[in-house]
Amino acid sequence: MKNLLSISKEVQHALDHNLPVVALESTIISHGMPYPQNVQMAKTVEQIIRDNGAVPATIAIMDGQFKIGLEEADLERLASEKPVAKVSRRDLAEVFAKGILGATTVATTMIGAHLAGIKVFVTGGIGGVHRGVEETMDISADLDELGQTPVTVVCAGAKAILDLPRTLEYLETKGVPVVGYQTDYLPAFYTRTSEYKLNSRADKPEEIAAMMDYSEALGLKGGILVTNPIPAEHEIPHEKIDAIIDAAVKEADEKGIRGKDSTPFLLAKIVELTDGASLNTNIQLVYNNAKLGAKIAKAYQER
Ligand code: PSU
Ligand code: MN
Repeated sequence: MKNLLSISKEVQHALDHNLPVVALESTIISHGMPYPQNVQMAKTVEQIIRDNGAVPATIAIMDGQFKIGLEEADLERLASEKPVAKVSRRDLAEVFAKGILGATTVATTMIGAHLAGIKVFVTGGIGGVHRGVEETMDISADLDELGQTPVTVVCAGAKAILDLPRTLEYLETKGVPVVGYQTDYLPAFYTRTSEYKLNSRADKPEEIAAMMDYSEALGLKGGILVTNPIPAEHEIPHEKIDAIIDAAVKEADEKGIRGKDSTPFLLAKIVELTDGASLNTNIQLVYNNAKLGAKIAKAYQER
């Protein structure tokens, strides 16, 4: 097991001393945002986690290992090198075997975090059930991972490039609690809320830490999905974003963009159609999630 993981000194020290650690993914850097905003975001989010009392552990795959806790030069490579493999569960063994540079999705960041003993992971948005699933059967491996790997994932809900009600149904089937942080409704990424009511709500990080504890004690094995609404001052209203998302989904469909290329295509298209406004929103919600994730990690360690 040792040689599958390359854990930075700082992260190892934190793990050895039961200090709060927060995992971060790398596909959001390599495939989720354009350069150079992506590397700036990656550095800033680490700083926010430090400022809130936890140690950041950005995860990627390098030289046939999960690298847990990256150097600035690693972040720069992930942000600018082409190609970087987008690594979901099915790609993992191959990318390790070939020793190529890989960016971890939510699914594989959870796997790496769990192997390293990290309990909390912060991202922007998760993958989900795609619109048009009746035709394509496109369901992100992120959802099954949440059903089987015990890591708490903090996100801003799911964006409307996905089929939100079906994503919630799928998570229910997999036994994944979807917790609204200070909200009763599923946040919709760019917007603070959607019409979809959640079954679970938490108003304090301590409540989520308690759920983590009991999930573990009960041997439930799966993760917990915390959905945290974007701050009001940064949201893009439904009236504005919905038509843009529809246009992006339509174009992807017409161009026959499928499989692992679908999410990166849609994200880039939405940035283009909003003249960059969606990028700023995306970055701000990651920062907001980082604050909450650090607090949850602290509350968990303090129990
Ligand atoms: N949603 C975002 N930004 C992202 C992703 C999703 O708003 O960067 C990335 C995450 O890494 C997520 C992945 O795990 O896309 C899902 O891809 P797929 O749908 O191919 O499973
Ligand atoms: Mn997919």
